Amino acid sequence: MLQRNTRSNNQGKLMRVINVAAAQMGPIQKADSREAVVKRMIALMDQAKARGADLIVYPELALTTFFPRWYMTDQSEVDRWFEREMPNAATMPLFERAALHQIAMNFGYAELTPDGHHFNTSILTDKSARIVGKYRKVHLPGHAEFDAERAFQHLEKRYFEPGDLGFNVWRELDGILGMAICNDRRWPETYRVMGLQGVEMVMIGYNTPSVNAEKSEEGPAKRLFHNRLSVQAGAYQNSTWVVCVAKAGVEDGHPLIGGTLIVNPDGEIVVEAKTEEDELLVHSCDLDATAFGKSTIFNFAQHRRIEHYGLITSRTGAQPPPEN
Ligand code: ING
Repeated sequence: MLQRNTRSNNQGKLMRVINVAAAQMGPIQKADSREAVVKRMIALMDQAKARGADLIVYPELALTTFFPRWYMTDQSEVDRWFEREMPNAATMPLFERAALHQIAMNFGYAELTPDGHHFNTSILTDKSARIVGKYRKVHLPGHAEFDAERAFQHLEKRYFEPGDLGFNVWRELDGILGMAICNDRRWPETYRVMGLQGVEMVMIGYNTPSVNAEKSEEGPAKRLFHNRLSVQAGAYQNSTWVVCVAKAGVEDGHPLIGGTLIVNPDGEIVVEAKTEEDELLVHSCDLDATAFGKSTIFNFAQHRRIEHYGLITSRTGAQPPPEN
């Protein structure tokens, strides 16, 4: 049995440990119901409870297939993939189980707001299944119109608006927790904005196609390399834990990589998934392990020179110097 959330070490000092369950999910087919998916999520949560988890992290768009791969023109067909409220009838059993188990959770879903906005969203609940944090995906990859050049479509820019909440952190489970979603993990700005708020654990869900739609020779091995590279860099450069969880496997003929992993504040992978199915990884994350990096090599207050960083927020696209 893993230690509870906080424990005292041999000097009697309270240590802050979050027992995290990374709940990788296998494929969700277009025809799979929300109810069937929630049953799988609850089974993973029961496993997490049995292994002493305080927090369970699920993938991006955890309730449905990765529908942005499908070109749709009828908005009512698109909206069928979205949740109008959370929790709702389909997800209430998951919230009830979380409250019973006293497990905090993070999962992603497609959010349709009462005033008609569409976001790729992720939420954090406390151990009583109360929603304490919400994040809306900022970096939307892909395109908005049908692209015949691509082996398959990736229409996140068609179906979602860019997130409007920014990158925030929340004090929860005795730590400072942040959220991001999928493509966000490839952008250093994502981690740094949370790093500048003292983040100690970033929770990220992803659905990543196994092959590059525009470069067929870029297959799963390269995709998994980029997954590790992005997350290890983000963790190390901000001295934070990163829990990164895949929806994996073949969805209606379209393969997604697995590679769910937990990375420590030194940038080391401490656990990594082996399958492309529902798979639970559990690790005791000592939040105090973030302190050394934050107080030495990545002591931002001591070492950063923001007077030289202006282009990062004043310039969107690259502008090379004029030809000689
Ligand atoms: N998926 C992919 C991701 O960022 C992608 C899209 C893959 C973009 C590889 C660029 C390179 O992992 C989502 N859902 O963002």
